[in-house]
Amino acid sequence: MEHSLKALQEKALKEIAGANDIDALETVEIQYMGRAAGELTAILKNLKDVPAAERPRTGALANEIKQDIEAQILERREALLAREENESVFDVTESYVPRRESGTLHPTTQIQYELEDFFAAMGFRIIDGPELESDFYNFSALNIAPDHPARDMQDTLYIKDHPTWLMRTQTSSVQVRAMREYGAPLQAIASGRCFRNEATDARHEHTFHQLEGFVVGEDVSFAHLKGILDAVARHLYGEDTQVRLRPKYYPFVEPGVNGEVTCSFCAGGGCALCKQTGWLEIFGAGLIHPHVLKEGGLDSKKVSGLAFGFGLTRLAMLKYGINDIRLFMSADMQFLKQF
Ligand code: FA5
Repeated sequence: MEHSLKALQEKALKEIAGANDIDALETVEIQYMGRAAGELTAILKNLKDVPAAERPRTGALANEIKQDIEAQILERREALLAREENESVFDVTESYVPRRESGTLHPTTQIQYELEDFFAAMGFRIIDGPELESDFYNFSALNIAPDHPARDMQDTLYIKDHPTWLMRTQTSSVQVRAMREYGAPLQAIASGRCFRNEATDARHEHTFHQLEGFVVGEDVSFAHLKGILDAVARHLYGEDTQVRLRPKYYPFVEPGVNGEVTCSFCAGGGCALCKQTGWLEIFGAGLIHPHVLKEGGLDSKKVSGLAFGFGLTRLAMLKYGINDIRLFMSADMQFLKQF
């Protein structure tokens, strides 16, 4: 381990010294220090696998090397910036090549597209719904009456002078819209932004993405729901991923569950992100309440339904190893360039 750390240090310092402009330097920085896939970051993350007796020494060396690389990057950046400032000579013979940097899809969009492909292959229709939603579709149609306490948990932005308009708090708002439009049988998913009045932290944002899915038809059961949720978790995080379902009350499903998967940061061992539980909550689900089917124009004696709502942003955190949800909307180029 020590040998490979020193080799990595030597290689990194050589590349830093050889970086001839700021872009090249940033590429080197991401290569070694990038949060998701940096070479040194990976070593630091794997320190826990080093035998306990060697860990303090190896840990100290790794940190020393990290500081050295950071200092060299800083020094090189300053030198390059100073050089750029001094290079005021304009070379008229140089041909003009416009700099076109192509962007990449945001990690949330990437995971959204991946899941849309996955569900489309299972025969789901991909639908959409408005972000500026009516109180009816976001709450009342979902069995959440105006004075229901569930509204407190999903406080949101209301629109001045339009008391029945709000920024949707959940993609479940598409359920009744879709049932009214397409009837049954129907299996569909809808993803998009949701808004809540949250005290933000590493797992909670005021604006985040969800992916809703539902199936209505004859004899739709909890077994179908479990099968779909297991398939999604395994598709995203590998065959060994476990899903844990625990009862949770949502007014629009009966029974309702909240779903967690093994935390990919600590492989279930417990860390700050999963609050030492080894599990990360990523969805709510259940069998659609008869009241909701009725609002959708369906007869609950003839059809039943299942529904689930994933936190898309949280799925992306687990998939790409991002430990703070606030990075997604931080517009931090160093973060975004990794995807
Ligand atoms: C709902 O929003 C339900 N509509 C889900 C549902 C759909 C239940 C269909 C039953 C049937 P909940 O508030 O638990 O439930 O949010 C669902 C997921 O969205 C959470 O598991 C989490 O992954 C994500 N989520 C919720 N709030 C936030 C937030 N503030 N920031 C980031 N992700 C969030």
